[in-house]
This record gives sequence, C-alpha cells and structure tokens, in this order.
Amino acid sequence: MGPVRQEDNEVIITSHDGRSVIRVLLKGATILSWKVDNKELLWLSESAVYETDKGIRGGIPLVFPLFGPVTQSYVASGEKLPQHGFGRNCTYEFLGLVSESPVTAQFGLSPENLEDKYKSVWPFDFTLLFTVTIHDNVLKTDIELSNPISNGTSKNTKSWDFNWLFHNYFAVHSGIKNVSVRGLTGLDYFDKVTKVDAHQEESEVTVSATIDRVYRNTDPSKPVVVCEGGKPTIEVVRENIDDVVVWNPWENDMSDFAPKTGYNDMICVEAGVVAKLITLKPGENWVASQTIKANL
Ligand code: TA6
Repeated sequence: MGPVRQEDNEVIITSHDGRSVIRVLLKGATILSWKVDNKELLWLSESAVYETDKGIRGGIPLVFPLFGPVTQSYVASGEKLPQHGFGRNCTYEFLGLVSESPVTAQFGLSPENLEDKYKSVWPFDFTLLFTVTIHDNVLKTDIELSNPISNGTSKNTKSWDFNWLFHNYFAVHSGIKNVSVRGLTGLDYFDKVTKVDAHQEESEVTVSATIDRVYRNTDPSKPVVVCEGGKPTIEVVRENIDDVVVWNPWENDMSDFAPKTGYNDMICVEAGVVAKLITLKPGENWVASQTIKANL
C-alpha cells in the first residue's frame, strides 16, 4: 500500500518508515490526528462539529486571513469575516504527494474553492499552498501564500493584509497539572484573559485556570517545548513565524468541546503571525513553517 489513502473527506498519510500517520480532513486541511508509534499527539474534541462555519475543535486548524474576532470589514456593506477567518472552514483541494521520502503532500486553496459568503466579504485574489511532511517522529507544516499579479484575464491591483496561525491542539496524557511550557521566558505577551500586556519572568508556563496568551517576538529557531512531569514531549520550532499562542479554555460552555473535562487532556501551543498584519502586494508571496518533534 502506498503512503496515501483517500477516504471520503479525509486523506491518510503514512511516513516512509511507518512511524508517523496523519489524518487530514479536506475541510480546513485540518490535521485531525498525528500518531507516532501509535501514540496520539493531537487532541480532538469528541463533539467536534464538521459541518459548520467554524473550524474543527481540535487537531491543527489553519487560521487565515485574520486571527481572533474580526473588527474590520473590506466591503461597502460592512459585513465581516467570521472569527479566525475562512482558512479553517473551506474545503481544500488535495494536490497529491510531492515527495515519497520524506513523505510530503500538498493541499491548495484559492478563490475558486471559496464559498460566495466568504468571497463577498474578502474580495481578494490569492493562492494558499499547505504542505505537510512526515518522517520518524517529526511533522512539518509549510505554508505559502501568494497574491497573484493577474488572474489570467485581468491585472490584479489589490494588496491584502493577513494573519496566519497553525492552531495546534496538543494531547496531554498525564493531566494538565503536569504540563509546563518552556522556551517563552523573557518574552512580552498579551494576556487575552486579563486584557493586559505582561512579561514572562517564570522559566515555564503552567496552567491551573483559563489561559490565553499571545507571546510576541519569539526566536523562531528556539523550540517552544511542552513538558509532562518535567519531561519534554513536544517541541515546536518555526520559520518566519514570530508569535506563539498558549491557550487552554479550562471549564467552558463550548458545545463542540467534549468531554467537559477535556481541558485536562489538551493544550494549544500555536505558531503564527497574529500580533501584526502582513501585507502582500500583487506579485508577492510569503512562506513560513513549523516543525513539530514528538519525544515519546
Ligand atoms: O488561539 C486562541 C484563541 O484565539 C482563543 O482566544 C480562543 O477563543 C480560541 O482561539 C478558539 O477560538 P474558536 O473560534 O475556535 O472558538
């Protein structure tokens, strides 16, 4: 059997050595599951809803073109994009394998794949290429965004601004109280719970209530490390990605979050550019990636 299997709305990809297996849903090109040696590294809500305007509660949703609640409108009607944009909601095209060693697959999104309700509030031309590479205990996700010079028939004159985020939901196996996140010391962050700017003095981030922080100006080459019981379990390095979001909703009323105690079994450590907007002019493109290593 080859490294790729397509089942309904999902693509299942296995690394060359068989250690890593991912399931990618075409909706949002969301990586729903990543197993290494049969151990699940991602958290997925038992009540995740697959047919809505929101992203999947779990896995790795892709946030684009805006992060968080949307305040700006790009159209005369004043209508706005939904929270976290449309990148996690749309159905991507599976473009196939681009390499067998390491196994690398691509997914694409452009205005042709967008539903009218998104096109009408975000009237820009773009291509989004999402590339997933797996080998051994490593998962790499690459993103390339382009603003084309023309759409084939006419010149494109519109620039657009965007945020990007890999909204990683990592599985926690020994309870959230055993979790610490390292690699963020000395950084400024915006605390979305208290709505204040703060500075990370402590050597690690621990979680005992709702946490929602946007760490800015990280050194992308320096791993952000999720530890359980002090042992590093997941390391995330980034390329061209400055911000890291740490989120755990704790006890909450989200209907797509189950079980209710699920906050004990997950932590979001997300890699993106969310504290500022990036502008792409016609003819420009932007590339970035994250590499996640699982220490079993
Ligand atoms: O990335 C963290 C965050 O922006 C939180 O503020 C939190 O609300 C979350 O994402 C989930 O958002 P969602 O739209 O998926 O409910």
